[in-house]
Amino acid sequence: MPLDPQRFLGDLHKLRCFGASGVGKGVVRQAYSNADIAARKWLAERFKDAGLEPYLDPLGNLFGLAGENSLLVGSHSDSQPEGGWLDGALGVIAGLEIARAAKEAGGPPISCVSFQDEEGRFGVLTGSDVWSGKLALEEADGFADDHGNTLANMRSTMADLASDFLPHDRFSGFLEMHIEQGPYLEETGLGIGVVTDIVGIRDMRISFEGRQNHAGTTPMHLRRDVFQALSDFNTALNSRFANVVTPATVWTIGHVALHPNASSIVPGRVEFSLQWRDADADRLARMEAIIRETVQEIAAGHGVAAQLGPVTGIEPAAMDARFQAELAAAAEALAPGKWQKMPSGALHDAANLATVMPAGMLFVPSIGGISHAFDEDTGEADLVLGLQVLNRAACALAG
Ligand code: HGY
Ligand code: MN
Ligand code: MN
Repeated sequence: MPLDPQRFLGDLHKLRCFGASGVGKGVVRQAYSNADIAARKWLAERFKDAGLEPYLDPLGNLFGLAGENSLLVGSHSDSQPEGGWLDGALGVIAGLEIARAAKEAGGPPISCVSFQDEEGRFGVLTGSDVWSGKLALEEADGFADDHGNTLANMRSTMADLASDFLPHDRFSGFLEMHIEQGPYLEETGLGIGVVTDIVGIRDMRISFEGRQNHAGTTPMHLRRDVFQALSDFNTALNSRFANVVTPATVWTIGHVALHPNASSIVPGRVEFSLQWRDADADRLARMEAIIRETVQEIAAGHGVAAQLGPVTGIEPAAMDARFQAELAAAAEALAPGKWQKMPSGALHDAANLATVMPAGMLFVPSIGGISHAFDEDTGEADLVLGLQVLNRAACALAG
């Protein structure tokens, strides 16, 4: 189908204006924020202009529907608290351009989608997790963000939410184009990555409760200092993981709330996030057991109380063999010798979609491998090549 690369790039640059951070091309467009809701309103208009029926489901996932049974192409348009202009947005606008071109050419029906809260302000890949049926809406509604806002309250600020979720069998499969968010394509000089599988993830919150006290008059041996407990926990975890992990395993303490966070007060409470990822579900389980054991041991040693929150997560997901083959054939046709098959270390909605329909993913390079940062970027030639490869595979799969 005749794509219009300039229209595609124009829509991409227009989308980044919603929540523009003012630093480079960065965006601040978290799920259900004013910027996110305004961006979805604009996307719904663009879907309508393209002859696609906009459908906003109860969670805020926005679909652009073409006919009763179609291939679904998309990603997410919400961002991290400090996000790049392409993370998710690239896949949504590529889906729009391909669905629009298919409509214009009278080609096979192709629908597009922007899933909600992929970036996990509330859960983990929340919008596609609920839509794929793995997470109940009632449970998701109870999730809260770092400021105590519940998903239910934030969802209620969106107008025109439909009362029903779309049935999965409206779609024959799902394709997602995404920036790699890592260094490998750029390092190897390749333009296209065909994703073989997406790692699994576990995510939890842990808190330590010690004794807030005076930083000058409290002798070290009498302190129940939760920062010391957290610091020792982190050191112990790194050494105990050494026997379980591989070079591809990752774990992160990304959020730390130290209370009362004052320089002359021994901190009495800390809440922190702990997230770990690997392609092997057994290894994720073994890491969880080490975490639970180490938390209790460190807490006892520091005389602090530990509290472990629920563990949320997504299982490792293999991409559909036929979808991989069509993406590889399209890459070889349009970028011969300039592509590779590769796993995804980042999570994507395709991991949830793969549990209910055939799913495939395509990567384009990230400059410097940077993502989840305002300076995330990809060259426009790489963006357009990715669009053309995705379109070729979409036409083969939709036809
Ligand atoms: O964290 C992730 O992998 C995704 O970008 N939300
Ligand atoms: Mn993403
Ligand atoms: Mn992301």
